[in-house]
Amino acid sequence: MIIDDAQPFPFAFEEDSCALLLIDMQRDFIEPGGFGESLGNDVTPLLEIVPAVSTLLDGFRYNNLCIIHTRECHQPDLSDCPPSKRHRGSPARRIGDPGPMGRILIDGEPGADIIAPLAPLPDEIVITKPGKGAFYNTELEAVLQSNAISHLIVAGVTTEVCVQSTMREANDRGYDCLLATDATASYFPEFKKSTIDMIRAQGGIVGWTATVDQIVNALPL
Ligand code: TIU
Repeated sequence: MIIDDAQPFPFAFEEDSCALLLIDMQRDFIEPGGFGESLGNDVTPLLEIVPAVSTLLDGFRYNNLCIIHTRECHQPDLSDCPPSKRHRGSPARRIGDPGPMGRILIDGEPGADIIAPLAPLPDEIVITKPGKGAFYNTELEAVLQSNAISHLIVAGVTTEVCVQSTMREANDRGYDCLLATDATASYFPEFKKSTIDMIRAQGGIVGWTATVDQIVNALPL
């Protein structure tokens, strides 16, 4: 398979060694009334990508390819949330505090769930991650190795935070990564644009970019 129109140059991959990595498409980040909006963020750009993420997910499901979802959340006792993370953001709403959808970013609370339209199917992998990068303190690398994955198509939120961190971690570990530009979003559109630009600058210093249509058109079915 090859995505000819990928930037900065064509992205070649084998279907058996390519996984879709969907980052943190969770209610608390995306839905009106969630944690993200309660901090004063406009969730509209995140809501707008849901159809494109669905199309990408459907393409991988239809071709029976490896699909991995991540969720950013913490244990109820916050033992996996360092003060350097908990003390960021608004003092009025910290990770673990009561929020509009249960305790904020706590595993098992409604806000930590992946949004209903993108709910993982039983055979799909779900990685629960305490950091911004999906490799930090998770089983992701072992999962990729056991599935012989070498190439990642990445999508999700937010572009400059968890998506970019994960792509940099993956690149350092030897994975070839492509970001789906219309299936990722930020609360700050200018940050999304800059992140896309910096990922594919310098000959693809972090990876490649392509649109969902370009990716899906490269899949066999
Ligand atoms: N998933 C993810 O990006 N977590 C964040 O906290 N992002 C923000 O942009 N705040």
